[in-house]
Order: sequence, then C-alpha cells, then structure tokens
Amino acid sequence: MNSDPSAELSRRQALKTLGLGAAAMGALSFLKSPLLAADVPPPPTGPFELPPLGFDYDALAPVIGEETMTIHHTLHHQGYVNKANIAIAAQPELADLGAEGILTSMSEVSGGLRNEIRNNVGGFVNHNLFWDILTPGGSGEPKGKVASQINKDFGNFGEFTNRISSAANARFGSGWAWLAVYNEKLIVMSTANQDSPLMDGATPILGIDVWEHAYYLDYRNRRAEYVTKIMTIINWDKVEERFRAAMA
Ligand code: MN3
Repeated sequence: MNSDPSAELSRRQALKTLGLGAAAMGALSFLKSPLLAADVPPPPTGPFELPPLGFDYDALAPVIGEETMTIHHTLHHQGYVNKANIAIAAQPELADLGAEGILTSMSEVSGGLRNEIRNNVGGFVNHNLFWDILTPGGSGEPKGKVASQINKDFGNFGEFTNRISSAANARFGSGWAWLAVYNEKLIVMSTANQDSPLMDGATPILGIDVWEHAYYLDYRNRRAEYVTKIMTIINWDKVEERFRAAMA
C-alpha cells in the first residue's frame, strides 16, 4: 500500500485522465480470455480437419444434450484433430496413408511421437465414425444386409444389443464398444482409450463412446442408461453403408 496521500491522488488522477475507473478496468479483463486474446496462435493446420456434424448440436437431445454435443465436437474432437496435426508434422510421410491407413498400419509406426499419433489419430477417426452413425430420433431397427448378418452372427437383434451394451458397460475407464467386421463376420469388441478396431485388423461400423465426456453432463455416472439410450439414435442406414463397404 502506498501511504503517501499525494501519490494516491496522482494515481487516481492518472486513471481519470485515461478514462479508466475500476469498473472499466474490470470490464477489460475479458482481453485475458483465451478465446478472445489476439496473441493466441491459430490452431495447427495439417492433413486432418474436423468434419461438420450432420445435425445441430441440440438435435440429439434428450439422449445427448446440446452442451455435451458442443463440448464433445468443438473441444474434444477438435482437440484430437489439432494434436494429430501436430504429431504428424514430425512424420509427414505418414499423412499419405490417410487417417484410417495410419491406424491399420499402427504396428509399423515408430518414433518418439508414436503414442501421440495413436491416441490423436485414433480419437479423430473414432469420432468421425461416431457422429456419422447417430441420427436424431434414430432409424428403428437395422434392415438389409447388416440385419441379416446380425441375425446370423448373434442370433437376433436383441442378443446383439445385449452383447454391445455389455461390452460398453464392462469397459473399465475410458474407451469404446464396437460392432466391427472381421473375416467377413460381425463381432462385438471394445477398445481402451482411443484405440481403434482397425489396429486389430477389424473394420468398425458402429461405435459407442464410453469416455465420461460423452455422457457425464446428461447421465452423471449412469453409463448403462446412456448406453441404452444411445442405441435408440443409431443411424442404421449409415451402419448398412459401412457394412457393405467393409464386405466389398
Ligand atoms: Mn469422445
């Protein structure tokens, strides 16, 4: 504290001259916001780009709320894109493989940034699939070839639903449950973190994100309820497309 009254007076005078009272100084603190500050570097560019959602952020409510969707797409998914671009910059030759190709070839990827590539290219690709196979209101039960194959490999749709729900609920910590094509059959599997079935030679055609960021705002710790609800908004037309492509 400055105990010299004349010094305090001159400080006030200086602020007055600048037209900046305490309230104005407070109001200007927004300049420190990381979203608005002019000196924040632009996000890294590279081969990977965040795809736009095929629906509005509030369109999956009440199964997935607007706040979850906004954060999940603009912060989490975008974060994987940014970090994947940073990691790939050190090994630009990998970009020629494409994102899926990198995951398929992960066992051959080496170098100091291997884990960053695995986690962030994985997160990028997994979320690309996740948004693609969801649709507001769902599309009912599967039809077409994927429905026939589900009946063939799991017995019936209800049994498949039980299997993928169990895989999603049993995954300890963060990860995914998947319906994937492997050796021309459908299998249910789960992976930890952002690992992809592509790393094990399987092609995912439906995925359920069971990271807490996917459901905590809407369901708190009730993962099983989230899994049950998300099965009601699956876009089976897109799963069918992916199934046909994987079997071709
Ligand atoms: Mn996620």
